[in-house]
Amino acid sequence: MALAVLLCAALVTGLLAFATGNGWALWVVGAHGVAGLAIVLIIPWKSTVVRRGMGRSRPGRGASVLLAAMTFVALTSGFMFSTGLVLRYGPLNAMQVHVGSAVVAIAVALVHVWQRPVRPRAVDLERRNLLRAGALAGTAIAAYAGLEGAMRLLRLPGERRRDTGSHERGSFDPAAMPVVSWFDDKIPNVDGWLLTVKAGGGLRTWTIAELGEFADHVTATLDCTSGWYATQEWTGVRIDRLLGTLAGESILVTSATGYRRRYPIGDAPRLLLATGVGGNPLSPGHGAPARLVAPGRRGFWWVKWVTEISVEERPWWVQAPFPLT
Ligand SMILES: Nc1nc2c(c(=O)[nH]1)N[C@H]1C(S)=C(S)[C@@H](COP(=O)(O)O)O[C@H]1N2
Ligand SMILES: [Mo]
Repeated sequence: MALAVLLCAALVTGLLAFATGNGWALWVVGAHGVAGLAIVLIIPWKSTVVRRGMGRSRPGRGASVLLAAMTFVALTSGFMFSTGLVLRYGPLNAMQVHVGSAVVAIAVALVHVWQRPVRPRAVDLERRNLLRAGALAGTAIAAYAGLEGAMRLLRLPGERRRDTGSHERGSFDPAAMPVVSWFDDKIPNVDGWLLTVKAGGGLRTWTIAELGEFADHVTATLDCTSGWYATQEWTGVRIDRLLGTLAGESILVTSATGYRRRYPIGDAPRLLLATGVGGNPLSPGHGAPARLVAPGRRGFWWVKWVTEISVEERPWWVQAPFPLT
């Protein structure tokens, strides 16, 4: 029962960690780490149950073994990522292995709980068990703090990770910054590129040269959920200048590839449509001729190869929490 609760806690905090750019990141990511360590701490108790179960042959053993294996992979890849000890596994990065194994583990856990049901009982909430849960949480928090301290003592790369858990890659050196897609977007052909802006019932198009007349700039950190971040000096034009009117609920920003995200209208002054980075024009991989810079938001909000910006009546939260393509 405790494992089921902890698995849910790990899932929820993991999803939240992907959605959080700043502010709460330290607490959300910390809670995720504590949930993982609590799972490790109850392995001795679970292994007694496992040993008993393995003696009998029952259906569902395959699922049990797969669940154990995937949990092991998710825990170790998470630990290796946090400490910065292993950030790649052949063609995959640490976060792909971590999230991939966790998704399989969650799916198999549902099968496992269905095959080996444990009914919640009133005694689960008795004083003794609540004290045990508290002791487990306290020990896991202490273990997390201990690991942070050990990372500092041993000078592991993890000591320098950001609140989101991301490791630094290529700050103030755009050429060294990774080129990343959320899923499978490829660099599109942007010959004859024009930006279409729809706001207040009007429509206007902008050429690259016209956008180049603006000189807004911001120093902002791109923090990709795949586990790296880079701070750069971005130049371009503030979205509120392009829109003119802010009469509407949300701003929809669309890429030449069809990739799109929707933002609250109040974000307009903070959103920059960047045409340059580090004093140079954007490279094709980083979104040329224009890409969004969304300070404080995770990388998947930083739409590249932007072709259209429109103000709409639909609230910003009417969209999937994470891009679907
Ligand atoms: N059109 C488009 N924009 C996109 C993406 C994408 O797949 N398609 N990926 C996003 C993600 S997940 C990240 S982390 C950043 C990466 O930007 P970079 O390649 O300049 O480092 O772009 C974002 N913008
Ligand atoms: Mo990303």
